[in-house]
Amino acid sequence: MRSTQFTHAITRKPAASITLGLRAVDTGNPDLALMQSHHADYIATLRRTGATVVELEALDAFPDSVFVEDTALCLPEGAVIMRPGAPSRLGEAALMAPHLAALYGDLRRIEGAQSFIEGGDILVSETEIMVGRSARTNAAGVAELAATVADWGHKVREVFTPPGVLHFKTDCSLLDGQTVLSTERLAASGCFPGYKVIYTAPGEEACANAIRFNDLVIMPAGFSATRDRILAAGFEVAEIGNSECAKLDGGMSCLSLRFTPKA
Ligand code: CIR
Repeated sequence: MRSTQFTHAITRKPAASITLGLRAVDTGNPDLALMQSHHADYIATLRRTGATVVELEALDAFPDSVFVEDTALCLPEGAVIMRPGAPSRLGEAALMAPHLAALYGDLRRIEGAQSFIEGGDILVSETEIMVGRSARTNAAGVAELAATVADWGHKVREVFTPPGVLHFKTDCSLLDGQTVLSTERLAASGCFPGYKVIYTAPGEEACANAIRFNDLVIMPAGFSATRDRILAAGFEVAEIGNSECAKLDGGMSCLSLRFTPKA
């Protein structure tokens, strides 16, 4: 299944400048050593599924650059370089381009001066690409992405990220072709017609950002009620510490680009 099975992932080491990372609410600076240890567990877990995982060097000039997902959208046919809506993150996208160009024959770019879009707002299922408008992703960005991927046969559906939520995928994840994990507040907007929805347990909204990567659902540690719901639905779960990334509104999806390249 192309939306859950991948041969490759790209990650980037956290930079020492991570203490300058963006955050909606300041709950204290992340501890770099602990973040590095969680990051190593995350990479080892991706590798455990048999995937090739690229680890790019840290970029001190970009405090949020560990969150590589926001820089690109990787599809079976090719990749699209994003145009992040956070001004401090705009330059990260161009730095990802050569790494994807090395793996993909067809690399495209969002380049409209008015277009903003970040990978964290994009959920790819088997049948469609959902893109949430947010403080980082605007209508022009969604429209440009739709035009960019149309000849690859992809259908883009615009949805809306709830106010106060950073990205669409802050609040949801794809678990298999027909199933999403979602907070109740996001699913209440009616954005998942035809999908089976597993809700995060009350008070555990912060674990909605998980990933299905090959055989595993990889989720942040410490959310046992939601974990048990996912296990009960028949998924295999791996839990990774996320306390430090969470201080910067980051989760499991943000830390990698996941794909099967086509030369
Ligand atoms: C930011 O505000 O851009 C970072 N501190 C967190 C980015 C998280 N990325 C993601 O959800 N895809």
